[in-house]
Amino acid sequence: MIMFLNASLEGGLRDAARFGTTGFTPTGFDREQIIIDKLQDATLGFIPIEDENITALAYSDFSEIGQPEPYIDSSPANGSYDAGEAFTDVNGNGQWDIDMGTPGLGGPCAVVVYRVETQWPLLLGLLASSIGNPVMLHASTAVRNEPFGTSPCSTMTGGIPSAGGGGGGT
Ligand SMILES: [Ca+2]
Ligand SMILES: [Ca+2]
Repeated sequence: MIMFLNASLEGGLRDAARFGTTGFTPTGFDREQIIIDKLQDATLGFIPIEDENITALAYSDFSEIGQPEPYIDSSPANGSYDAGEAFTDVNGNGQWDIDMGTPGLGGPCAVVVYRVETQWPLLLGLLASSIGNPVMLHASTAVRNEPFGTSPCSTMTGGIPSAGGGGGGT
């Protein structure tokens, strides 16, 4: 049962992510809600899925996934970011982040990582007594958005001129 739920969660997430890449939004709906609905459908309502169970982080390229925002490791260099060190605010939130992703479903051509993490509250007494704790279920997937804006993703090789103006090495 747990394996079934995990598989359906992953399948649902892939399906939802594919939907997200189109940027298509039926009138009167928002994309986030549609993604939640798709996950709920996929898991047959067995798993509580709410806004807070789902995160989406947008990047300009796959290579940026999970990477920290570039920073200058001032002397004494210690290999980690410290308050006051210069950094490139890739996601534009005014602070250095250990993950440069921008929360949200991303714009055209953005690479988006969807993650869902939720608990399966064990309503079935048998399982509950044999396992004990609520079962954590999670899945993640990464997709690139379609060019649903006006221009094609001509810079798919990674040369998207970012708003932050950062090659980062200077
Ligand atoms: Ca440092
Ligand atoms: Ca930031």
